[in-house]
Amino acid sequence: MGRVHEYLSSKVSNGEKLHFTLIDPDKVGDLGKLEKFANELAGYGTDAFLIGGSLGVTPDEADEVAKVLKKTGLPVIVFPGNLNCITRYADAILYMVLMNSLDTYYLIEAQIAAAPLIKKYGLETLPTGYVVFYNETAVAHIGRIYPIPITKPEIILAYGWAAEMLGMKYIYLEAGSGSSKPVPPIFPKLIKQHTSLTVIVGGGIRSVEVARDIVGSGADIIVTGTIVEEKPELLPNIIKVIKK
Ligand code: 1GP
Repeated sequence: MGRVHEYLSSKVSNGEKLHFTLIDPDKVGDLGKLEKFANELAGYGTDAFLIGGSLGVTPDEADEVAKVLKKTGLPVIVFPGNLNCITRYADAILYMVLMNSLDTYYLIEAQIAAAPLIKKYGLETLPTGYVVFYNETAVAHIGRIYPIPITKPEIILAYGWAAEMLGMKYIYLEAGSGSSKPVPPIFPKLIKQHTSLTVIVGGGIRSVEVARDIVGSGADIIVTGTIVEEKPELLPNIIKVIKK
């Protein structure tokens, strides 16, 4: 595996908890402000930047945002809503299978279409099983999600084991950007207990208390996105509670 995987896995295997900041290039107005804010986030201790969005990201926007974020020295990882998010200026890409999609595009076609671009750009791939909860967000709609029953958390183990058997190293449990509720902590807890996957959790994490619950569940990496746009002043404390 490559440099970014080494960086992440050495931290995770040391028992560190990580925070990723998600930047949606479609929502970045001023690149100068982004640069200042990205440096502040690096100072607070965020571990990497994700770039992506479900809709409206132009390849130019993805390039420009990646170039700015790279200046922090932290890894910049594409978190692709689709092929338009793939930028050569990133370090790596979450090479994802949307495991609970009903659409063959998100199960295998997008990965095939992306592979030649990823080769050409020399991006490191982080093989990731992506599981989307609930039905209310853009990713759930666009990704044609078959919902995970919240009252049957043990079902997630079938996804975790399948991801492991397919050779994936990461699983991303996603409530969807802007979700009114996060993924229930029992889901990352079960995956952590019964697989060796690195567990990423994101969506709807907008308070210190929720971040604490998710990190307490055993999640390795917590992603926050919406809060960057809506209440950035909360980020230092959220990062602090994750990294404590
Ligand atoms: C979305 O998990 C990320 O893909 C972050 O979600 O925007 O709700 O923080 P939020």
